[in-house]
Amino acid sequence: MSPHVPKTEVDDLLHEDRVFEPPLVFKNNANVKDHSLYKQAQKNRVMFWEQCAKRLHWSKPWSKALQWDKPFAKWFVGGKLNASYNCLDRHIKANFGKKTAILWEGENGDERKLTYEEVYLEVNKLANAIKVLGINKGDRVAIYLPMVPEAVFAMLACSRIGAVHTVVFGGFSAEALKDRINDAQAKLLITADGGYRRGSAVALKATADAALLHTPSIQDTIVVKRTGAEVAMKEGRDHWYHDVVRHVPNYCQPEEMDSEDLLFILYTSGTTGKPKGIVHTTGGYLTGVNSTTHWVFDLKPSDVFWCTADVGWVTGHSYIVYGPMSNAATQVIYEGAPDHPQRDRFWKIIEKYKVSIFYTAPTAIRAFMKWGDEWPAGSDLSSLRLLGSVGEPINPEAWMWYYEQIGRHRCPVVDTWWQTETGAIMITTLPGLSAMKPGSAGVPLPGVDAQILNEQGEVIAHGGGFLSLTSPWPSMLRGIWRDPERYQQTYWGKWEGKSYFAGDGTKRDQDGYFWFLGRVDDIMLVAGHNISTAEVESALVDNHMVAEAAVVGVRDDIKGQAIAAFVILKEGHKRGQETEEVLKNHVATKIGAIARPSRVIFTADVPKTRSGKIMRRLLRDVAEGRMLGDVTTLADPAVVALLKDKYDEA
Ligand code: 6R9
Repeated sequence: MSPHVPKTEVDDLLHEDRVFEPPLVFKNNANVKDHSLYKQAQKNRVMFWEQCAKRLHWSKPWSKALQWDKPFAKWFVGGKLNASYNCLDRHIKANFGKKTAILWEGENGDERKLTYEEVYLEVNKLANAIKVLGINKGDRVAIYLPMVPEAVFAMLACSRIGAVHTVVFGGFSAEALKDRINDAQAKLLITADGGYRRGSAVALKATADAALLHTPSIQDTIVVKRTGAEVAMKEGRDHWYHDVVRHVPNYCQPEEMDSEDLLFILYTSGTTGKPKGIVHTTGGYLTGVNSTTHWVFDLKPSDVFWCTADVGWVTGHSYIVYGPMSNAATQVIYEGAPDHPQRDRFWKIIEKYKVSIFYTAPTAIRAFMKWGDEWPAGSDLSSLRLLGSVGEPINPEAWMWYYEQIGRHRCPVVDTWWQTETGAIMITTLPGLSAMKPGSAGVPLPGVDAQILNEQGEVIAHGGGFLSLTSPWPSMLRGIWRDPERYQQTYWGKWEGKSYFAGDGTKRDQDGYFWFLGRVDDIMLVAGHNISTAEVESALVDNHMVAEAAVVGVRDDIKGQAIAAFVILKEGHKRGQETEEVLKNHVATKIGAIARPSRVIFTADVPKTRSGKIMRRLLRDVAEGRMLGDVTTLADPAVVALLKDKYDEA
């Protein structure tokens, strides 16, 4: 199935000929001001990445930049380095020890401010404590924590001693945690008594305990005291964090790691099927996240960076921990929900800490839109100078709102396309260089080769098809944990091993800009026409009444598939038949009669993964009246039950 859509549809929807140039002041001071990086990369891509790798500290230089036994890549072969050294020690050696690393705010108002020196001490102690528990280089450590500084310490402590971390999002169920621990065969779990979310304490340890009934590989746990809630501590297995770090030395020699030694395993959100343990190694990954942080976020020593992602997904790994910290950034980390105690919490945080770079997800932006302009309007957002978006295609409507209401027309918006598998940002505009088009992610970064291919693997210059990354890049996944076959099949099977299959449908315009249309398994086939769910959603959200929409194709005897739209209305708009008709007509006008939804279901929420991706598989299950499949990756399982009632009612 090819994700192409009749020309007029896409053009009408995506190109409103809105192009924004970066503001002049931004241009003049940007880390990347001209096209020289693109030119260098074009001339010699591998040599270009070698230059980037030199931004890191290597204890031994590599002998070969790239060894490419397709589809298995090795970067900076023979080179030695340590990730935690690159994020901490070298900054202290360069006199940045007193620089603020982390400005942490708990949901309940708790505050912690940590300098690089302080983080360094914490990481060294924890690294020693983990060693005492018998964790060695190559062992896997599962991390199941709320958004507290200890999550960062834990990741860096692992990388300091060469242990492989696998972070599991703190909101995941016991079953999801158990599956991941067992797949990774983790020996140690680092968790907490709890964390705060929307005003209540989430009982993390109790959930972990349920998982640990079925995880024979786990020998010990370390438990952070966050909420002070009463928890069961199993003698001999469970240790308090504050106890284990008490009697260990203040310094832990960083393990000299091979460039290709494992840094982490991260299980992908898995909108379908069993989660995949994506494997990343040390040198290439760090090179990718270090350079992209510098280019895309234009990070300067004086910046206050805030990425709202959780460390439990790749954005937190790359753009909270390894990218910003390897660049000695000062950053905000916030524990809780954006609407607690009020819907202006994020804006109050930006005002309070003078955040200058803000990176969030379209799903959050659409929620802010729904809550109304008055919330950001009541805060001083003048410290902001750059905005970013990640996680899914951002519809032009939300892009404009972000640009106007949050950036107040002063801040470039970088819409960054990448994946857990790519490790670092691949496609975006550079904030001081490239024109922005609302709804388009932009162009491949220097050193990244991206093409649109058709079913046969032929390059499509302009028009729709499948996104493919056509040359290896340093931060690419090295495989799926203990499943090389699935790696080959999933990412390299589509075009007989020739090219990386990203799984995204996309279209390229005359200027070479990429417009993402969603996952290719999100393409509907309605009466023989390919229609992307993202387009219909974008058309719906384009209507002033709609806050968010999730669209799926459901079986239809006549059309093959019919379109069912789950719609969340903005506050103050009435559900009902009249609204339903207006919305159906709106889509028909925007895209064409073929895309007219056959059903509109009004709902308060839609099921999403933790990273904000709509779980269409579940919506299809609901819409087609099937038993619900695996819900372990769901952000809020209750949503599905609610939805089901609504659907049956409609
Ligand atoms: C970083 C992250 C990857 C999938 C990816 C694509 C979607 C992410 C996007 C985007 C359009 C963007 N995606 N960013 N689509 N524009 N700026 O999200 O990783 O959780 O692995 O998801 O997310 O579909 O293939 P991950």
